Amino acid sequence: MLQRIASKTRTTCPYCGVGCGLVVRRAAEDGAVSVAGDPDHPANAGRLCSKGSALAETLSLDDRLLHPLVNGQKVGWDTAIDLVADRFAQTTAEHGPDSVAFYVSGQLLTEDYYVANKLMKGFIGSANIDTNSRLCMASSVAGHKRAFGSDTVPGTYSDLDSADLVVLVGSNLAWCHPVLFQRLLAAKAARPEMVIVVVDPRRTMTAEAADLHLALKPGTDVALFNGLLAHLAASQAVDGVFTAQHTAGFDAALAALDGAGLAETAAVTGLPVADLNAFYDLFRRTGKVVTAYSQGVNQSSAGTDKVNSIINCHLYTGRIGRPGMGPFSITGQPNAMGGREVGGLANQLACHMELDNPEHRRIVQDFWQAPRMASRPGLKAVDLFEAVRAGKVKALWIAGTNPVDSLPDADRVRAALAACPFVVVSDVARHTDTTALAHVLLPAAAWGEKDGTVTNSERRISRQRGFLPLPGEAQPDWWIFAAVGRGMGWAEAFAYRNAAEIFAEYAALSGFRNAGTRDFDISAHAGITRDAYDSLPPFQWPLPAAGQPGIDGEKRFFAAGGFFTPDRRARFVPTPFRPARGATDERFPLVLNTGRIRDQWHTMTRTAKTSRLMAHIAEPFVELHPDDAAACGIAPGGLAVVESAHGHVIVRADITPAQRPGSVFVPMHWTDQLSAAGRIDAVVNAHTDPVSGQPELKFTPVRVRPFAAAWHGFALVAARPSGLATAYWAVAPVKGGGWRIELADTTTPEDWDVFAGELLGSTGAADSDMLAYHDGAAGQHRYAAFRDGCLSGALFVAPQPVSAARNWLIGRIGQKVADPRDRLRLLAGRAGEAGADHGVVVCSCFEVGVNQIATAIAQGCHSVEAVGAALQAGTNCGSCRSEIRKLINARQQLQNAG
Ligand SMILES: Nc1nc2c(c(=O)[nH]1)N[C@H]1C(S)=C(S)[C@@H](COP(=O)(O)OP(=O)(O)OC[C@H]3O[C@@H](n4cnc5c(=O)[nH]c(N)nc54)[C@H](O)[C@@H]3O)O[C@H]1N2
Ligand SMILES: Nc1nc2c(c(=O)[nH]1)N[C@H]1C(S)=C(S)[C@@H](COP(=O)(O)OP(=O)(O)OC[C@H]3O[C@@H](n4cnc5c(=O)[nH]c(N)nc54)[C@H](O)[C@@H]3O)O[C@H]1N2
Ligand code: SF4
Ligand SMILES: [Mo]
Repeated sequence: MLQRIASKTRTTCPYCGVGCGLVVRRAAEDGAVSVAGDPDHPANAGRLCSKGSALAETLSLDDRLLHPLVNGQKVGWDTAIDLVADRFAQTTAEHGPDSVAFYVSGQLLTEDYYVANKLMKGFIGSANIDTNSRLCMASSVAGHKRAFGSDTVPGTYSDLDSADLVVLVGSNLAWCHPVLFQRLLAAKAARPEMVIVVVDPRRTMTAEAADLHLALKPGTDVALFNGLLAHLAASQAVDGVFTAQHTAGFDAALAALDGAGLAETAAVTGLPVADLNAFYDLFRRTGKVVTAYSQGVNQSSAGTDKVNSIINCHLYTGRIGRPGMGPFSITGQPNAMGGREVGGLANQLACHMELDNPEHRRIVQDFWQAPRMASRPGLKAVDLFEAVRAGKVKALWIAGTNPVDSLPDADRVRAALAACPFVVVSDVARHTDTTALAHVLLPAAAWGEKDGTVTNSERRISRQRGFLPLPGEAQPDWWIFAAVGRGMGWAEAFAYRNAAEIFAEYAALSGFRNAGTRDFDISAHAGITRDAYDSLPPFQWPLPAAGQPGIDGEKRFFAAGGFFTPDRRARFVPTPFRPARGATDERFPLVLNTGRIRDQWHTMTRTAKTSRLMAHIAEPFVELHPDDAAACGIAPGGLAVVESAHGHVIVRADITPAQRPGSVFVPMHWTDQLSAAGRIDAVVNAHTDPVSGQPELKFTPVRVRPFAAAWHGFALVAARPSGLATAYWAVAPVKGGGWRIELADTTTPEDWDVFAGELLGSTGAADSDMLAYHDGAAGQHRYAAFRDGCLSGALFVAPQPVSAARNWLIGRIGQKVADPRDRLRLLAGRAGEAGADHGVVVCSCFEVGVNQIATAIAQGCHSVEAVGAALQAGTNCGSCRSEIRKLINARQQLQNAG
């Protein structure tokens, strides 16, 4: 491997599917890295969100996996590769190819994915390779294929600029695709007549910015869109030419609209008739409509039907593939699209070919010269782990994903891995809930260290480029998969020396016997040289080799038909409404919804490395409506147990009218690495969509009860303690080093001084001293520890949730505190002078707290811009602008009411 150390590198963000371009600079003297948005990248034009802006702070080698480990022992690469190759070969020889499996990730680069898929499907001879995209995009893939005959995303981001109506369905764009959201808001600011409708049971930060928020009952989107189609049909809003020339199945879809009248739709969705009418009229009247959707649509047992019910309305009105119009699936992971293109799902083949199509199998087999092509689809994620549990899959290789935390019914997944005879995990982190169960750990190169390509939501392929040397013995994922392929005896097929060679082969396959019959064609890059690959600018597919039939230059699909079905017509799909699989009852009366928060990425192995991203929300939580909180006996700021038939979590209660009564929301992020009992997927049911196999991660019947805490604690410590044993704890790094810990337990320690001494780790040292305050009758105990005269730790204990000024205290850590009065103030947990406590961080770029914003608003800043001018808050990435707007609105409402 050539290790390049460049001073300036253009690359792509490793987080969400917006696919923002970055310019990374590395100082020659000290290697310090800075990350900025690439002004020339079409996806972001220089913008970044809070996560992208904080990338440079996540590059430390703390807790990196740097060497191959077998049963916890360091071994050389040769030993590790031989072991993996031998076990996979031996297991397939004894039990057949379907006794082994790979479970990979939409965070792998296309080149990594291509090699893993080729190894499993063409050489090992099984299709048992599935990916976390099953949890993410499978319903969109299946919906696209049913309607278009191929997994084609018709539109582009610029459609959001030019649309007159943007319907966001099950998408919290403000927090999950912030740069795209800012682009949408900018378009609306330029053309205020643009209307934004948000369909989401929760009043999210995205819904805060909408003209109309449809807070429908969870799982009822199909009824909403069936109602829309019925309304369009009744009002003759059909595009007769488009439907006649380019579609089929129209009558069957309309015939399936039983029960889609306005009154019935209102009853099923729980939405007021007036809101339905407003939305339906708007959709009918407006030509340029984009319906963008994400996990509120996909992660459902009717996910594929939700997708098709949306597409039906666009086909009916002929609003597809033209500027400013179309259904638009917004992808989650940086390479969710690339993974679909290389065929990473168990039912796909490379380059958008299908495993159950004999012609496609032949094309791929001939191209790969594959000795043993898989002949039927493999197991989908949930079934795959069930097969592991049942002992049918005996050797499993997990790469770039953390299934012990992210699959539903996750304790069952954990048990399956514990029982599996041979588990290999490739990761960049040493300690995750999944690496804990691996026999073999393989150190993967991380973002910044590896080369390859990713595809964003608008089919744009961009380079990721390495700018850091490979640390320890880490290697890129493609290198690891190829080495095992060679180890299993296929030296020639896996002889790749670099990512460019893999991309060149992949591009060639996309054009092989294609001639316009398949959507995915990038054969213009077949045989690309390494130099050309290194300087490859972002480009949208399709990009066929010159002379081959291509799609129009604008890179939109389907404006003039040309679908990828045998008769080149799109299909209307009948989508009769079905409720979610899980049903609430007396035991489990609430619906659990799960998803993301602004500053964290999935299982937090990277974003929790920076205190800046932990400052916004530092604890796992459950959002619930005030009525439900009252019914369950949950107090504001208290701790709650959320439990289903499968498992439970203990999380902080956030009581808010933004929740629908009857629904609760818990973020998916917290794991056993950062909390005592925050793994929400242990609670989530494993119901799946019958077509796509995607799990219903947004609908689990649960109950909520107070956690019976005898005491609550808040601590600041210099070093992260190991082996916290309280029933509740959650840790997060803080600015300037050190950690914050929230604590609670059902039993009280015998001696608080001992407890505090152990936690703060400062008893006994000559240069340390500890200040304590006790009010035994009130159950209050407080400690402040000093080292060399500087605050080194603190502990606050109370019978109720601790109400110390946390961010003010965090700012005092490591500071000299000499004046006894100041020391007492620390012990009181209260800033003395007004304005010193900034409160919880809202703007993570400039670390501006909620109290500062409230003061600015009180002093006359009545717009987001005015707050920005006063405090800088919201002026960098803009991810917090919705929250600032919400604070301004709340204050105005208060004034109006008063
Ligand atoms: N900050 C951050 N951004 C991310 C990620 C991250 O981890 N953190 N992950 C990335 C990935 S991989 C993905 S897949 C995307 C996901 O992006 P999104 O899909 O936007 O995010 P989620 O929070 O999973 O869910 C979206 C919304 O669906 C709503 N919902 C729940 N049930 C229903 C329903 O029945 N109908 C409707 N209409 N809505 C419902 C939820 O209330 C939630 O607000 O985000 C990407 N971006
Ligand atoms: N309840 C609930 N569960 C969900 C969801 C939900 O909304 N609700 N969303 C689902 C969705 S949409 C998704 S996408 C999944 C995401 O879930 P996961 O994929 O399990 O989450 P990540 O934390 O992104 O896991 C990525 C892992 O890969 C490692 N890694 C990072 N870079 C590399 C690399 O270059 N190579 C290798 N080999 N490893 C690397 C990271 O350290 C981490 O351990 O979660 C799903 N689970
Ligand atoms: S929106 Fe944020 S997380 Fe997504 S690609 Fe851009 S910078 Fe990265
Ligand atoms: Mo995802």
